[in-house]
Amino acid sequence: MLAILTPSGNLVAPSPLEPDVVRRLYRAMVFARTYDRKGTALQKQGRLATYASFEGQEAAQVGSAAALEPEDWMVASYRDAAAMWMQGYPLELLFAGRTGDERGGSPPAHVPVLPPSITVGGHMVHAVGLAWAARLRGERRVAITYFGDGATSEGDFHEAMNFAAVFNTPCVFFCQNNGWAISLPREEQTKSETIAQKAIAYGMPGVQVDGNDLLAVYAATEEALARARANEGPTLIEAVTYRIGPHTTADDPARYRAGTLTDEWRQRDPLERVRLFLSERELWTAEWQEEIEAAAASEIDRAIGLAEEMVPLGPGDVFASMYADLPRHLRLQQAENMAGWG
Ligand SMILES: Cc1ncc(C[n+]2csc(CCOP(=O)(O)OP(=O)(O)O)c2C)c(N)n1
Repeated sequence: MLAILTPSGNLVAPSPLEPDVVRRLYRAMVFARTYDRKGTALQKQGRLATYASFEGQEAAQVGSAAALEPEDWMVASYRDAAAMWMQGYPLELLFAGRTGDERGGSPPAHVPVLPPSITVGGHMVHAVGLAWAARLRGERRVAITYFGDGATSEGDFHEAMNFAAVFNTPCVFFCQNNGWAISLPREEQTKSETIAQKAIAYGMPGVQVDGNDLLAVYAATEEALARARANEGPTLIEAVTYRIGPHTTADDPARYRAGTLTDEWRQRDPLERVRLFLSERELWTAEWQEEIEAAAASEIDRAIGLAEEMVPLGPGDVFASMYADLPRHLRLQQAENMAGWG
C-alpha cells in the first residue's frame, strides 16, 4: 500500500507537495469537515432530506481532487461533496440537492462536474464516455470517477472498466474503500483480497493507497492522471479509508459494527496527521486553526442561506428537465399535477 505520511505526521517517502501547498490542502480538509458536520446538523434540524457523511474520507477526496486540472471531468457519488466542491461545484447547489431540489443537480455549464449519482455504480460509464469523447476531440482533459467498495459489485463497474481499458480512455477510477456498503463489510463484498487487484483482469494498472494519507493519495492520483494525459490509458486507485459516521442520516452503524473499530480508525485521522506535519514545520498554530474554521463556517452558512432563499419549484417544474419535448403521458400528468395544486 502506498503511504507517505504516517499517522504521527512523519514522512516515510519524499512529499510530492511543497509544505505551503500542504497547508492550503489542510485548510481545504478543514473546510470539508466543517461542511460535513454542518450537513448532518442541518438534516437533524429538518433542513435537509438525508445526508451522507464523509468524515474520515477528507484526504481521499481532497488529495485526489487537488491533482486535477480545472477542466478535468469529475463524475462522483452522493458521498463525494468535498471532491466536487474542490472541482468547482457550487456549495449552495450541493445543499439544494440534498433538500431534494433538482436544481442542485444542474451546475453552471463551465463546471466540469456531473451531478452526484445516487444510483450505486451507474455513473462510472458516464466518466468513461466523457473521457473517450475528450480523446476523440483531441482535448487534454481527462475524467475521474469516484465510487465506493460496494459499487465494484455492480455490473456497471465491469462495463466501465472493460470499455475504458479496451478503448484506452483517459479515465481514472477512484475507489474509496471505506470498509462498508451500508451494513455490508468489505470482506463480504468481494472475495478479491484487494479492490486494486481487480485492475489486473481488465488490463490496467491498479494501485492501493492509504486513503487517509493526503500526500500518498495526491501522488497516486497525479501519476494516474499523467498516464491518462500521456494516452497510456486508465488506472484503478483503491484508497483504503473508513467511514467514521453512519452510511447516511437514516442509518445506525451501532447495529452492525463495533464502536472499537471506529475508535481505532479515529487514531488514523486524515486531518490530524497533516496538522502534525505542519506543526513540526511551524506552519500551524491554534489561532490559525480557529481562523480557518471560522472562515469555513461563515462561507458554508452563506451557501446554506443561498440554497434556502431559492424560490421553491412549482408543481409543474418537476417535469421540466428530463425531455426537450415532453411525451404526451407526462404532459397529462403535469397538467393534472398543476390542477391538483391549489
Ligand atoms: C443500484 C443501486 N442499488 C442499491 C442502492 C442502495 N444503496 C445506496 S448506497 C449503497 C451502498 C453503497 O456502498 P459503497 O459503494 O461502498 O459506497 P459508500 O456508500 O460506502 O460510500 C446501497 C446499496 C442504490 N442507491 N443504487
